[in-house]
Amino acid sequence: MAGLKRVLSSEASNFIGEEIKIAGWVRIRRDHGKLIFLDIRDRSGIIQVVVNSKFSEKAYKEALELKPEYAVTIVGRVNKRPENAINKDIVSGTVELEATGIEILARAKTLPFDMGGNELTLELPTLLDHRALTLRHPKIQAIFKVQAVIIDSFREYLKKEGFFEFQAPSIVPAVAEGGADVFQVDYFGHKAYLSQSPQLYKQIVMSAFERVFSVNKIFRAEPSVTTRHLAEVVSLDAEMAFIDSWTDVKDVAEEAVRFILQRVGKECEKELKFYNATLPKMIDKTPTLSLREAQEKIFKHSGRDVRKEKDLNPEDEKEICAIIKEETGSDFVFVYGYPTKNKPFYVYPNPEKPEYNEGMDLLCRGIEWLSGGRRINDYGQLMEHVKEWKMDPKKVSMFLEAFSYGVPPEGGFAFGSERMTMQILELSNIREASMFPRDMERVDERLSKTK
Ligand code: AMO
Repeated sequence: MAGLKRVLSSEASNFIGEEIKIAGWVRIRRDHGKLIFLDIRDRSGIIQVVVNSKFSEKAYKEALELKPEYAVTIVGRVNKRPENAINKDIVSGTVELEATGIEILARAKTLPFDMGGNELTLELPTLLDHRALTLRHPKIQAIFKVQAVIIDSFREYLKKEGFFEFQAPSIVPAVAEGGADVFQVDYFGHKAYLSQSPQLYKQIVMSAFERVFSVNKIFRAEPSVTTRHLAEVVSLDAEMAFIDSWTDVKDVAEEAVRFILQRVGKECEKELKFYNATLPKMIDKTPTLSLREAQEKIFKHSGRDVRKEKDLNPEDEKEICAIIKEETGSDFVFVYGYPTKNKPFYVYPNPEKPEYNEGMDLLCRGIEWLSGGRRINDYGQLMEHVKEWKMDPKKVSMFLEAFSYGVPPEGGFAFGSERMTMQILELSNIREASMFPRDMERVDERLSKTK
């Protein structure tokens, strides 16, 4: 076997009539008397292997030992499948491998559940408890393939638009977003925090590089268990200088989404099909409403009066998305103009109506995907907000230094990659869209309160 070079299952159809070697994991073994069929999974997909005792008694004996998830190499001849046996659902569906030799590289314990079906119908806690195993299932892999394309296309789009990628720190001296949902760290005897957002750092880096983005972990000590909140999130952040208005930021965010959806549509057809998912529809100009307009629409639609509320709650988000979908066909809606006092200190108040700000959210199919908007760039105004928000200027001195040396009008935004993945694949729980989700109840293992 050593002499042959490994061929991926996706490439097997280029070797019809030839002998090749494949390597992968046994997904399924099906015995039919003197014939054994194997589904072998490698990084490119699945290939069917036929082990025929008449063709190779040696391979047949070796195949009898195989169990799910054994790691193997198999040598055999590539045969074209007859027309009626072509399987369009797998990458190598026009061929099969007739085995002449099988080598076991690693054995596997008996699986705790069946992984051979197209579906993996496990309760979410079991699915996550056994992540090391369930990650091998093609339907679970599909989620992370989509997520990889989302993150990669975010990068590609921003680079194309002249944004510079940087890495933000995860250990920070101050809380950027406000609120209590922050993890405190004992930092050599000093108080520090896990970063809730690269917000202040992206603004500092923007003040030097003009257009910047980052793909960073952020940490939120969310004190509640919901289907849309994680304690650790992959945040896709961007920040840009020399804007004329907050709508410049909105336009970049919108085009980034359009680009991401296009690439996911092109590259993840199979993955979307797995979940019967249709890409969210983005129309030419995404509908944009002020918070008060959105609340007014909700009132007219269902009589629910949330017109004095400072924010949209999850029910409002669902309802406004449903209204906009009905009115325009769009699965997306921007909502802007939140009460200034209710948002972080750096958000820019509308000069005509300073009680409302120029911050925005992008909602998709009932859930917030993004927050962003224009920021305060004037040093004096920023200092006033630092005082009003009762922050310690010393803790944000590096941020303030940047703004004391000339920062033009600017803004930015951040997407949560898990929320995007969840909504694109129409998953019901965000934990499914995080490879190793952290929440109040889990850090890989379940944190039982009774322990
Ligand atoms: P915000 O706090 O709204 O804004 O976060 C931005 C986006 O990150 C995602 N997100 C989360 N996803 C899952 N679980 C969580 N606990 C969670 N928290 C946030 C959401 C959300 O829309 N600094 C600003 C961004 C900016 O203005 O540039 C910020 O952090 O998709």
